[in-house]
Parts: sequence; C-alpha cells; structure tokens
Amino acid sequence: MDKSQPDADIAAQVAKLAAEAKEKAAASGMTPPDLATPDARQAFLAQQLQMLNLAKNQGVEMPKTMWAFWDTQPVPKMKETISDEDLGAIEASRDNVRQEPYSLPKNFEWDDVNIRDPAQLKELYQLLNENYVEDDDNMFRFDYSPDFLNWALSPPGWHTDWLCAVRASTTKKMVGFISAIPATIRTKTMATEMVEINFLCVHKKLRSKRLAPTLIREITRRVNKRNIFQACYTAGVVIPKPVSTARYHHRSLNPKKLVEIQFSALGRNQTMNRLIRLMKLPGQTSLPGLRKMEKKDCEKARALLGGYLQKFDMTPIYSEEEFDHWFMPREGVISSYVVENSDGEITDFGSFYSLPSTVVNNKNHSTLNAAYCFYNVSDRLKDLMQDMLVIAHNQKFDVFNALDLMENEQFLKPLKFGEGDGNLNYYLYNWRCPELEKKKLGLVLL
Ligand code: MYA
Repeated sequence: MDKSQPDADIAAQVAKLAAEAKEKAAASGMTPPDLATPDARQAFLAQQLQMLNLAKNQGVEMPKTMWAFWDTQPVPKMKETISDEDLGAIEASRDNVRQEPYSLPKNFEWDDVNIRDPAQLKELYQLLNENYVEDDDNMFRFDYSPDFLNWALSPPGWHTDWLCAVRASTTKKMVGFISAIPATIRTKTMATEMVEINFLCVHKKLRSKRLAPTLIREITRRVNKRNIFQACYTAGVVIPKPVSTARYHHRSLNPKKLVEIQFSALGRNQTMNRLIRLMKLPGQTSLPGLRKMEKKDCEKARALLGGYLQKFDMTPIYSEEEFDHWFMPREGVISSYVVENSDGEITDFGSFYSLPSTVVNNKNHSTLNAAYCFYNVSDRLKDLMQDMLVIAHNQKFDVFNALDLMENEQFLKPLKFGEGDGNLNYYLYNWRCPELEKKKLGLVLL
C-alpha cells in the first residue's frame, strides 16, 4: 500500500537538528547517556524534545537512537561498521549459564509447549491467530495453521523447552510465546550452529509491559544451556543492527478478491476487467518434466540447492534429515517441485509455503490465501517461477509473495509482482557480520 512521503524540507530540518545534537555531544567528548552535568543533560533533553515535537507536528517519524533492552545485548551498535575481518562472535561462549529462569511479573508463569500434543498446539495456534503480526494498517494478521506450526517448530533436533510460553497462573491461558529451532547458518566463509528465533508474541492486552525482553532473555538462557550462543531472526521493526533488509513483492493471482479486501487497489485508468486480463496465467505449467518432489528426489535436490546457495553470503546448510523435513511436500503447508531430465538428473527445484492471513473486519472475506516463495534453483528462473505461479493459482491461492533477495530480481518485474510496503530486516545475535546486499541473502525464515 502507498504511504505518502514526509515533507522533504521538514525531514531535512529534523535531520539537521539531530546532526547538531550529535555534533555537540561529540564536541564535548561525551555520548548522550554520559552527559555529566545537570545543565548538559537539560540542554540535550531540551534539544531532543524540540526535535521530537517538530517531528511529531509534521508527521515525520524520528529514527530511534536508544534501545533500553537492545543496547544491553551482544548485537552490533547501530553506527558500527563491520568488515570481513570482524566476522565472528561478539561475546565469548560461557559455561556458567544461569540456571534459574528469569522472573516473570506476579501471576504469570513459564511453560514448555509440546507441539505434538494437539491441545497445546491448538492453544499456541489461538494465541498467534489472535495476536501475531499484522500489517501497518491492521487489516491482515498472519494465520499460521496448526499443521504449519507443527512443521515449523519441530525440525530435527527440536526441543520442547525451546518452545517457550508464558501463561497466566490462575487461568493457565497462554499469553506469550517465543521459539528457537536449531539451524546451521553460513555467513560468508563461516558455518555456525545457531538457532532461528521466531513467533515472538505477547497477547494484545499485555503489550508495552516489557514482557518481550523477558521472553528474549529466557529463550537466550535456554539456548545457551545447550551450548549455542548465536541466533538469526527477521523482523519488521528496526533494532540494532540489521545485517540486511529485504522487501516483499506480491503477485496477484486473484485480483478481484485482492481489490475487494483492499490488499491492492485499482490503478488510475484501470478497470477490474483489465486488471484480471493483465494478471491472467496459463492453465498449465510449461517446463517439461516438472513434478511434485518425492522422497527419492531429496538427495539430488539437496545437492542442487546446496551448490546453488554457495553464491550467497548468508544461507542455511541442510543435513539430509533437515532437507527432508523442510522440503518434503505437506498438504496445505509446503509444496516442492523438481524437474528431472532424461538422464535422471534433477535440473530445477522450486518451493513455496502456505501462510494465510486473517482479513480483519471484512464482511465478505475472512481469509487471504497466500503462497510464499521459499527456495528455488533453476537456470531458467523466470520460467520456473511462472510455473510456480500457475500451480499456486490452480491451488486457489490469492497471492504469491516473494522477497527481493537471492536472484529473485530476475523474475519479480517480468512476472508482474508489485512492490509491497513492508521491509523485512535480517538479524544475527552475538555475531558480527558485514552488512550484506539483499541479493547476497540466501536465507528465508518462515
Ligand atoms: S518477529 C515477530 C514479532 N512479533 C510480532 O510482531 C507479533 C505482534 N507483536 C507482539 O506480539 C509484541 O508487540 C512483541 C513486543 C512481542 C513483538 N524483535 O514487551 P515490550 C523490543 C525484537 O514492552 P511489546 C520475531 O518473532 C523493542 O524494541 N525486539 O513490547 C523474531 C523494545 O526493546 P528496546 C522487539 O510490544 C523475534 C522491547 O522489545 C520486537 O509488548 C526475534 C519492548 O518490549 C521484535 N519483533 O512486545 C527476537 N518488537 O527498549 C530477538 C519489539 O530495546 C531474538 N521489540 O527498544 C534474539 C536472539 C535470542 C536467542 C539468542 C540465542 C543465542
């Protein structure tokens, strides 16, 4: 969705004031939190307030410069520049990991989620379905299905105590959650055993009470207890410090519904009929030999993907078992396709996952069925992706989403994807890695 640009003059004025404040602090040899005299502190605060008021009055969003929680964590500082030689841990691994769980506010308690127990899976599904990520305009909310959560949270080596919930002590209602799953991630030249952190969620009624930092500290402790000290995660919010930033692009498969739910809008001089014609796809796929991936293909497909990912600077490394887990087709969850040539070689590989969103407050539609581009390998990427669109369309998805990372630029425009308005930031915990161009990102998190 279009967002109007802030007034360039005001933005420049605010930036100037911010630069002046920084300069003053630097000239006095102090960083803002160390301002020693009451006068210096008052002057600095007055200036900050002036900037904030000016910004607020003009609807300009000020970049945040201090993070009460994140400034205490082993992550790079926002202004830090990192070079290839710095690649590595920020803080050494410890063997004196805290034994006791972090304290929760009164009337709340920790619990592990056994994702294999249908009742617990349902509780987690409900928490996320009602409280997880929404778009900026609160029109759509992710609706990860129970089968999807089961898949996403139990890859080889998963642990119930890495699926960490907060419950209300009296009612036992689940009100908070965070997950870690094991992953081997290569950044540039180094492969590291890490965790992927995902599904951080606090019930809407408990927001802004600093529960999120407690969830993050507790999952860190639980992961550290198993001797892992690095993590990767993605988020829409900007915190210290993104390794890279990608953006979602959207390919309409069902343009009429997308307009009806205001996911997209008709352009100037565009009619619904013209839009439908523009987005029309062939009924059948075009690559000869394209078919659903089967168990017998996994070894070859894994080798194909592993070889391809070497082009990028931040990628997963999958064991055989992990590849099977992440890519063997599961109805309504993950779809994977291969092209096998006449010599029995796997030449192309394509995959997407199913992540619907709840359409908030729409009389006619309750769900947006979205397919998300996962990992693809092909010497004819545009043709393969056109076939993925055809398959997704035939499976009644409304939209196909893809990030502009890896080599996706090759097909986004030609296949009529439109740029979305949300950024997805990539982060590493306790790991210094030089900033990466998005086309060097070879990692897709769910
Ligand atoms: S990204 C998806 C995040 N979830 C949602 O957006 C769902 C809807 N929102 C919510 O449920 C809440 O708003 C959440 C915050 C829970 C997000 N990542 O408790 P608070 C910082 C990291 O008062 P609440 C995903 O799942 C914020 O800057 N930090 O706030 C990946 C502030 O810190 P600071 C975040 O709104 C998660 C503090 O929290 C995020 O009630 C990766 C405020 O806390 C965010 N998405 O709750 C987590 N949002 O003062 C990091 C806010 O410093 C993992 N904050 O500005 C790190 C690695 C850990 C493992 C390490 C192992 C070695």
